[in-house]
Amino acid sequence: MAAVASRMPGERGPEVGEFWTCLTTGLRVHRSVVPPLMVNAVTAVVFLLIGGLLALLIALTRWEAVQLLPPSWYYVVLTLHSWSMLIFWIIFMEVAILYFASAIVLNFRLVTPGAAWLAYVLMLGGSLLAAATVLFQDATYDQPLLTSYAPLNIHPLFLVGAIIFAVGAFLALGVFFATVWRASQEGAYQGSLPLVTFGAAIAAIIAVETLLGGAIAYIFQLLYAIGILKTIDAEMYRVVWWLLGHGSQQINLAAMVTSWYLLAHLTTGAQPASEKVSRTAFVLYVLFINLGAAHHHLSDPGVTSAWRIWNAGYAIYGAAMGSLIHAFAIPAAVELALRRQGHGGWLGWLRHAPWGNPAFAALAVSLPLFGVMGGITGITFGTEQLNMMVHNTLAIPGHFHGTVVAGTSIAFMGVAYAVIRLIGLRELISAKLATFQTYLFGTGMAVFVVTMMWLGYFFGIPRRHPDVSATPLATSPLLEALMGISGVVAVIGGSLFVLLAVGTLLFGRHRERGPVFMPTISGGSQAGLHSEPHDLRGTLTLCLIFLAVFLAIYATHWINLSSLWRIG
Ligand code: HEM
Ligand SMILES: [Cu+2]
Repeated sequence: MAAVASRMPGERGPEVGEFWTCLTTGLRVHRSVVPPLMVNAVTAVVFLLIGGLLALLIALTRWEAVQLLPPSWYYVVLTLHSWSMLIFWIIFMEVAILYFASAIVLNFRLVTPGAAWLAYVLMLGGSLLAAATVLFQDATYDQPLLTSYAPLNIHPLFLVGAIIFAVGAFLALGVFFATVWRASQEGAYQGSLPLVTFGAAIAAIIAVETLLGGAIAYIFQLLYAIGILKTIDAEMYRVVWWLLGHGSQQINLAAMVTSWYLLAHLTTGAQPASEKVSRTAFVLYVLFINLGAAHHHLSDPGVTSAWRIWNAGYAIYGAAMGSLIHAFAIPAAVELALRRQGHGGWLGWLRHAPWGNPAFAALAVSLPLFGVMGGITGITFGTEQLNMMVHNTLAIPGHFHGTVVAGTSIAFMGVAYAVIRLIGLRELISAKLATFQTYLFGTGMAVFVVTMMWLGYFFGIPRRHPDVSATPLATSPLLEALMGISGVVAVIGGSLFVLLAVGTLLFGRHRERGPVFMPTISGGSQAGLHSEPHDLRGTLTLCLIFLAVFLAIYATHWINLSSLWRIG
């Protein structure tokens, strides 16, 4: 097995009685892993629900015909939405994924479960303190939107909450690294780390850098907020803050790609055509992705153009290369697996993919949506000159709902469905509804993202604004209505996920620990895989279409820019 460790169940281990075996995957699950993993995942889902309900309120405010919230509430709700979603939903889920990728994939126990609980308590306490402060603080304080730049007047208790949360997340990283380390010491796996653990480790390494950057930024800001520091260099603060802001998106990226490999493996038995190539692509992230933080300063006068263009324009392509490799490697692995099961034809294998399996649906929705809507626009909007057309418009939240919602959040929903079945040992109350939910949420999000980008790009509608009707901007009531309606559809799709996930944990039929989930899990050895030439016509075709779309979008942006900004 390539994606997960290949030890036979029950082969060795210090406390065999403490394990149970998942007969579906052959993975041994140690009792110590299950409670912290599930509690982190459930907490994540609760924050997703809260964030989703708040999303409904702001989507209905941005739709001018409805304009639900007054400005003061709009900013409170926007702040709570972004922290609940991008920080709490995503990071609690990532902690669960780290525990899965270490203890479970390595057939090992979670070392120091006490530290895992302490991490959880700190993260939960920190997040509740931060959220409560935002909700109840005096109106003289500014809202810490997800750019709480100094010298904004941010409430010290919010900063304390954010720092406590970060300490907890740091501790969870420690539990992950300690588990992987002990597993290697005790010979739980032979040779290299399994790819899923490797990808998670890459995410965790980026997370260490990210949290250190965040700690510096927020500790300085706290000292400033309580009056110990009298001044703070605003530009320097922005540069350091984005180590956190950008870095955390790259954790999300690495964790999402890892989830894709996991989902592909769990649902089709896929194994990467070349593990070496996939691992190299992950290493490119570690080497280059931090530099991409510069794309958040493309309109900042405080850093030089040379610095911005080098970091955001050249160096970042090292990381983009990594993503392009994964974009080929994952569909290729699925194509190979399905062909080996006898499904041939140019794209015929695709027809026989398990579209009705919610975990596969999550992969099939999130990978292309992320690539097209988040990835292409990320490169395009991250180009110094092109950025001028979209800076601070609705196109920017359009871009990142393409990455962290259509991409990461849907991938994590798929992981949640798989974990509920494999680790929670419950049968989904309705796999059909779960699959439907995935496509519904994906469709809603896709329309939502496109309309947001359209309003930002062609109409210049600003982001973070409760009422653009007060400005002389031309807008499009039709596009706004589409954005509002698709936002509502997405919230319904997302709520359905919460309902199904929590409902299954409470009322789902107990699952036999038997082989129900996957057609082929064990695959062959890597050597066997390479005995004949790979037939990857389908993936190649899909990737060429993707590159053509990429080229078209990139080129049209330059053409538009040249018509706006005539030179000579
Ligand atoms: C049903 C799903 C969702 C809908 C309808 C939705 C809608 C929105 C809307 C309308 C805005 C305000 C844009 C503006 O006025 O500038 C926004 C902002 C934002 N959303 Fe979402 N969202 C959803 C899910 C998510 C998820 C899952 C995440 C993260 C994982 C997320 C992260 C954010 C962030 C970071 C902001 C920006 C806040 C800021 O400007 O500081 N959203 N969302
Ligand atoms: Cu970034």
